[in-house]
Amino acid sequence: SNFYPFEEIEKKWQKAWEEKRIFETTEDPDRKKFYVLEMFPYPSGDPHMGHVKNYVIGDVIARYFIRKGYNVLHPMGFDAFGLPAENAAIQHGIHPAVWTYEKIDRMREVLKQLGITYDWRREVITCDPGYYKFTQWFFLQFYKNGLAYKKEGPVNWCPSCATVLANEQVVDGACERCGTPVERKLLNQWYFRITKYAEALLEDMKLLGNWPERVLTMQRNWIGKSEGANIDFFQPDLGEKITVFTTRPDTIFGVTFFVLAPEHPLVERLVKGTPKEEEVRKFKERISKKSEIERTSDLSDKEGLALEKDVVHPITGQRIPIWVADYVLLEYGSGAVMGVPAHDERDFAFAKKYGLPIIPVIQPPDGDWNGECYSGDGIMINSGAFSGLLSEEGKKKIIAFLKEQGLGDAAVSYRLRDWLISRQRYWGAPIPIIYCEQCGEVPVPEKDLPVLLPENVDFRPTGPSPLALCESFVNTTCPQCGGPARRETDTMDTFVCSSWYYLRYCSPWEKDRPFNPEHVRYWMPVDQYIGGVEHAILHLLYSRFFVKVLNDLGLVPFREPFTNLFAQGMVTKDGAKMSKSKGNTVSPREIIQKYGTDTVRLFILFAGPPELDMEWSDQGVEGAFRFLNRVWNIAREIMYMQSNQQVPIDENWMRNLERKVHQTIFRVDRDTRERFHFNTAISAIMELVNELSESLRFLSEKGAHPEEKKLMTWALKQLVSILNPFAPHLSEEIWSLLGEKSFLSLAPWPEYDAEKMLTETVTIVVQINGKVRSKIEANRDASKEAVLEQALRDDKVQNWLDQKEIQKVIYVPNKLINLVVR
Ligand code: ANZ
Ligand code: ZN
Repeated sequence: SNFYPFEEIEKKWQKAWEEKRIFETTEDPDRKKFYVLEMFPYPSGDPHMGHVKNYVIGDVIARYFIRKGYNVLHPMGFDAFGLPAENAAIQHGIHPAVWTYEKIDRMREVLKQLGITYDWRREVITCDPGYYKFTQWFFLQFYKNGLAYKKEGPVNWCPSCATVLANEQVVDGACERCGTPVERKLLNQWYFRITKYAEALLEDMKLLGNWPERVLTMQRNWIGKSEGANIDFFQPDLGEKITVFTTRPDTIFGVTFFVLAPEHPLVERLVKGTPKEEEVRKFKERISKKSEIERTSDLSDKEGLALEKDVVHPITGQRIPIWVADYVLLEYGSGAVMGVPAHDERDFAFAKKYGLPIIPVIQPPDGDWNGECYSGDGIMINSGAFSGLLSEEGKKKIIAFLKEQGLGDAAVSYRLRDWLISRQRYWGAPIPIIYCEQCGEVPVPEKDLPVLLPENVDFRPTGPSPLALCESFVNTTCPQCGGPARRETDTMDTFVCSSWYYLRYCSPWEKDRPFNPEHVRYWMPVDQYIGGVEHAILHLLYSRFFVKVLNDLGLVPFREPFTNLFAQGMVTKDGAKMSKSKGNTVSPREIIQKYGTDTVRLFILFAGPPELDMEWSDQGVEGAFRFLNRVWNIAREIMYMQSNQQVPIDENWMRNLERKVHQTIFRVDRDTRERFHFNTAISAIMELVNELSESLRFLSEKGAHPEEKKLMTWALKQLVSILNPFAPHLSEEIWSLLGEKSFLSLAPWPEYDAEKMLTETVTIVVQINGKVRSKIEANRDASKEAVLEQALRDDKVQNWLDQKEIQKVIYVPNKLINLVVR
């Protein structure tokens, strides 16, 4: 056939790059570094098109920066712990380690076929003991600094995965992985104290470079900072005050009831020995099964129970009845709420249901209270001495007043909770803690790391971790007293493993420390991180948290891991996300076999701006393939072109082609570097290919002078040079066929000459009433209107015209414009 021999070409160059180790990088303080990183994959076998899109985007950036002279770090690895391996093990009786490493091998094979500039020596695999040893080491550093702790509390439990989940892994009340509705359970679990960093995670956003606004917004919402006040309500029976958190102290005169979270510790004390005790116990039991979403959603029905006890209003001294209700959560604010039904939707629904009074205390600025809940700001009414104030000022005045009385103060609340990191599953890094009868909770000494996963374990999920059933693992001796002790049997959330892998790439060879600080100082932070927007909260927030902790512990000299973040869109087919479950996947392996890697790369990059979703289309792939064949054929025609000294040179054509080349370099450079709009960069290259094709036709009719052939060859060379980041193999091949001895992948990126980009200009004489008054430079063959407009902008012409009216314009193209004025 007459298709270009892509298979041969791609194999040849991949081998050459590998043999000459051209993408292996080392620290070099004399060169500017650039760290480009794509989120590493979970090894599920063959990569899918979404992966390919991710890595190809990263590769274009890496290749561009390499050729711009940067010392580029571009590594790859595998996020290899996790449930799928364990589930496969249960189903097929294969050990998770065997399953995982098989998948990694398959995945690596395809990644290598993509011709990406990875330095494979730096590969990191998180389930390798040489890696998770340090995941455990970090756990110990967190532990020693009070940032890892164990507590009993309500947790999200996925009955299908038989493990707890972090809040971040619960999506609309269901397990992020399997979609099973999440249950609430009271369990003793390990947490990382991310709440200590809530403010820093918000504040340090200003240190970030270019991050998508939507990702920052999602993080801000997740952290959920609210400013308001803590206000104390006195409870006479207990003789104690109960604190509420409110964002609306300006509504305090509208409080008609008071709500405690059912789990609030004071509830039991309030009803002890009263007829309510049993009712409350049953109520709590029923509520404990509801998820947080169910409890707090504006739409769901609210359930409550009156305790037949009161609190005293801190300003009016009125008695206010105490309730418990499902919509108040123990973990937020102080676990207690002042009910203001006129101005809070949930309080309103609750008051309606239970017939509680509704008193308006905020009048909408544009009218009267209409009997419905009004939750906006407005003018305070029915509020004693505070009536007439606007909400904004009222809030401040109420806080000041309460503070003076010792009844409250300004306060901030965050929605963010501590990160639950323990999992009751096998395939993860064991938490390095030992429980001793004598000494209690004892951290495993650093010298004893890693705490290795035992190999012979029954993986079937039963509730407790499978490790708990492995006696040889569980039974150990106490590192402090040498007495009998038991190991912690929970493993860590895999998001712990992925919170520091980007540091490991800097010096993956280190045996005794997680990284070499010098190397980390050289390479970090990551200059360009690329991944899916689905990681906006989990992975990105956790990694940011990790680096802040390490910075506070003096382990790294920076506060943020990823300076710039690019969130790519999905690959869809027939309008839906490609996924195995929808059966609409396209196998990268097959497409590569059929058309070659360069075609796959080009198609993905040309399909649209990479931040948007792209639709997979077979015609699109064919189109990319045809284009590369066209480049190949044109290249050969230019190389075999005949020339003849006798033929006259067409200067005009030469200037035009030269200009087009410089313009193309400019456009590709700008679109690649500034906006990652590879699709428009590729369009520019396609235009240049058209130009070369027309030139070939033109020269074959006219005959080519050797100078003209030389120019065509130069243009071709520039073309493949800028095509290289997108289609690295084909461009490398043509480059070498043009006689170049060194790798195009390492050649300096071509410079454009701005002067030569200019369209050709001519000098036009401007006359006013027949007298020469000025001269202007205009594009050759510009229209009369364009020249007139330019002439009128000229200072001298303006002076001469001086408000006079133009009667007539005479234009001699490319020579003269005469304005007749009166
Ligand atoms: C009285 C009030 C009047 C409120 C009003 C709102 C409007 P955000 O913005 O999400 O921070 N609240 C406080 N603690 C709670 C808890 N543990 N569980 C459920 N709700 C709780 O919401 C803060 C508001 O949520 C607080 O302000 C409180 O209701 C409620 F016109 O207090 B507000
Ligand atoms: Zn001990």
